[in-house]
Amino acid sequence: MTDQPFITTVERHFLDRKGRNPHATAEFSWLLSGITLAAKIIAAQIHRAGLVDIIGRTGRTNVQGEEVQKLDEFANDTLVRCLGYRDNVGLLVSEEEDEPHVIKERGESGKYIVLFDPLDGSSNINANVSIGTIFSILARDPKVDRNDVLAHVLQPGCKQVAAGYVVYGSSTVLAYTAGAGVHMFTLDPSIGAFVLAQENIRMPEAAKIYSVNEAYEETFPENFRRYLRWAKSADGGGYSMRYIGSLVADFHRTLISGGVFLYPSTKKSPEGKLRLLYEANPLAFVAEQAGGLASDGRQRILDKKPTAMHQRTPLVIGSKQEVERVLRA
Ligand code: P6P
Repeated sequence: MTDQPFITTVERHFLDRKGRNPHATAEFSWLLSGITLAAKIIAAQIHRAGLVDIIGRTGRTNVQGEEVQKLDEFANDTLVRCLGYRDNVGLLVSEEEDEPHVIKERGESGKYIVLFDPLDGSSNINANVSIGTIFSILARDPKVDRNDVLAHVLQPGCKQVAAGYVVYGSSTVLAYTAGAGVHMFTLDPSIGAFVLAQENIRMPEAAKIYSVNEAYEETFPENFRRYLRWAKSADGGGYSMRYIGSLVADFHRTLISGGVFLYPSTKKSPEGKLRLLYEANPLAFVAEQAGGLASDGRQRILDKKPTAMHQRTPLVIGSKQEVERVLRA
């Protein structure tokens, strides 16, 4: 019997890191299986969205003041249930919820914190545009008072144990990093498992693609406007603009094809629109592990010390040379 697995699932892939990553344990793999199970359940609902009463608005707004779509709520509930059942998860932070879920009965065993945007880009649901789940995993700091929930949650992105995203598109793809490269898995519906598709993905060093919502260009800070004027000029060398309006889809394209995604501060969102803890941090971890960069325009995203759970940040993320070009502007 060969010892080579005929398929490599996310959980198996991470367990194979045993000895090279202190978190590569069966218990962490059990946590990851909570994420992959939730992603499979969410994917099934999204792909039936036209058939069941799951499209449309709930009539409620979330802590961000955004209308909650039925699929948003379903995705959030699914993640809370699947992860709440893993006995090494002590805290859950969701874009959809004002406060963290503290899983009290966990005591010392609940050492991991999972932060997530359950369904990013959900405003695109009705248009059948790719949407996604973004997740970030931290470990409680044993030196910090267990009851000081925010102290455990408000850790800089460089402390992440693992991070990744699921993009629900023509296929359902999960990408993750635990600090040893970025690895991608495709959901095989015939066996109901995420199967390893590509290991150690490298983001192209450069690509003439920028991704931004140009409708807000007039209200971007001058350095971003200067960069965009250059990229669109004759001596900019023929950049293309690609913007889906769904962060996970725009980031996934950037990871695979290269380029730079920009969401600067605007008049409407003076701190930027995207959230630090469960959007910018996980994607910045993935980007850097693939050889890319992620900045808020002034500092490395992963170095930012969070001050609030739902705080926002400007984001410049993508190919090393492209991000550096924006920062030089
Ligand atoms: P805008 C979706 O609502 C989202 O949070 C991200 O997925 C996406 O990148 C961004 O907002 C799009 O924002 O202002 O361009 O519509």
